[in-house]
Amino acid sequence: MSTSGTNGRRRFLRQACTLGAAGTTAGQALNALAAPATVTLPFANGERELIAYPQKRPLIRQTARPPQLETPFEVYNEGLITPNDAFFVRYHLGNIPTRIDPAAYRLRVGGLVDAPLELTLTDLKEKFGAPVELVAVTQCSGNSRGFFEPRVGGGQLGNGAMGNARWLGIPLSRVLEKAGIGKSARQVSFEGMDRPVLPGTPEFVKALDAAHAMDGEVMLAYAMNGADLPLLNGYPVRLVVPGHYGTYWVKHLADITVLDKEFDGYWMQKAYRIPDNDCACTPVGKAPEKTRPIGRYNVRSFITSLADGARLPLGQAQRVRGIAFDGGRGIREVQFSADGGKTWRAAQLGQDLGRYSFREWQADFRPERAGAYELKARATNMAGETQPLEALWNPAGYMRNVVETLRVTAA
Ligand SMILES: Nc1nc2c(c(=O)[nH]1)N[C@H]1C(S)=C(S)[C@@H](COP(=O)(O)O)O[C@H]1N2
Ligand SMILES: [Mo]
Repeated sequence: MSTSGTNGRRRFLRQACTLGAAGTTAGQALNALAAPATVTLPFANGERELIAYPQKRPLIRQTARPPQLETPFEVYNEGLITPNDAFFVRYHLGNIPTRIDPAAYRLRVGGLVDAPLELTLTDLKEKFGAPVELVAVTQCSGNSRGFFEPRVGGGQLGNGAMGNARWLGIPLSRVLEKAGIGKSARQVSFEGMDRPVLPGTPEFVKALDAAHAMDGEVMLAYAMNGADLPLLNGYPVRLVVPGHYGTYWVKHLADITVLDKEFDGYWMQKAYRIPDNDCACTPVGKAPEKTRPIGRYNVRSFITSLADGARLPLGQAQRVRGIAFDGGRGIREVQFSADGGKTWRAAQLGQDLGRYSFREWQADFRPERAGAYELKARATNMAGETQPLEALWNPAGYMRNVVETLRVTAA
């Protein structure tokens, strides 16, 4: 892991990635380092502490055990890549690794394979060919859940449970090929090193269809934005599943198992399922009749250069900036409206870092009259899919992608 400490500390950190100093208990190590400031997310009971965890700048704390941290929204205006120290953190189970020795790390590959493997970190970096690099968004299924109306249960997140990083690693397919994935493989399951606190809580195990696991895009990533993965983002190796919700991006990956049937674990069969229809939505208050596992991101866009409630100088030209992304078709167009959606015009798209990345957009806006303005952005992907003007609803609070509205005043 990268650090700017003394030589001695650097040497120590080369040997182990740890939350807090060696020798502290997990509980102590998990204590936050800085005195809390607070932010208020724009919905009821939105007050949160801003806390700096190891390797992280102060982030919005959703829960303490396990740490769940949201990225303050201003970060998305710093650039297209989300810095490692600002990248959000999501966990399910209370028992997360607080110290990982890279020399002792092993990735096991088993199940329906010709030859089970037990790989070291060095094996992964050196025995599977040239590494591949991909810029891709990770977004939690429940990103923006706090805005659901009526409210739904689960983490009450603002819009900061997403991030865009440059991932480095090797294609999962190379490892599965080396192990000799069986012809009758149906799914492949993935488990990390975190564990439940209570017996009876299901371990966090996720699965992909075998064809998806073998598509050459799904990656075993050991670096993020040119550095080791931060511990809280899955050090030393995590799964990268481009275009797919974060739930599949298993951190601290330890076990890969090839299965000849559909994986039947809790986190696939009960959790992270969406209504099995085109909008992944239900009428408000209704449970879906049929569900399927959550899959690719829908289309989203945000204004990042202005905050809701901003006051703008009358008559002065503004360059409004924002981001857009989707599940991997790529962004074709972003439209901008300064009149609450009555009229739209094309925004200018910025640098293309690939179809799984945030795409920057910009639009000129000059408020010619004093008073209130409703600013909106609406993205369309290469498949013609776009964002709804009215929010869709589902009982788990997943996949929110309504056209966002920012209210600003010119004076
Ligand atoms: N081992 C492990 N991996 C995990 C999880 C987890 O609880 N344990 N949560 C998943 C979920 S739901 C999300 S949204 C992403 C978040 O990745 P991040 O914490 O690096 O932002 O991690 C995924 N990988
Ligand atoms: Mo998630």
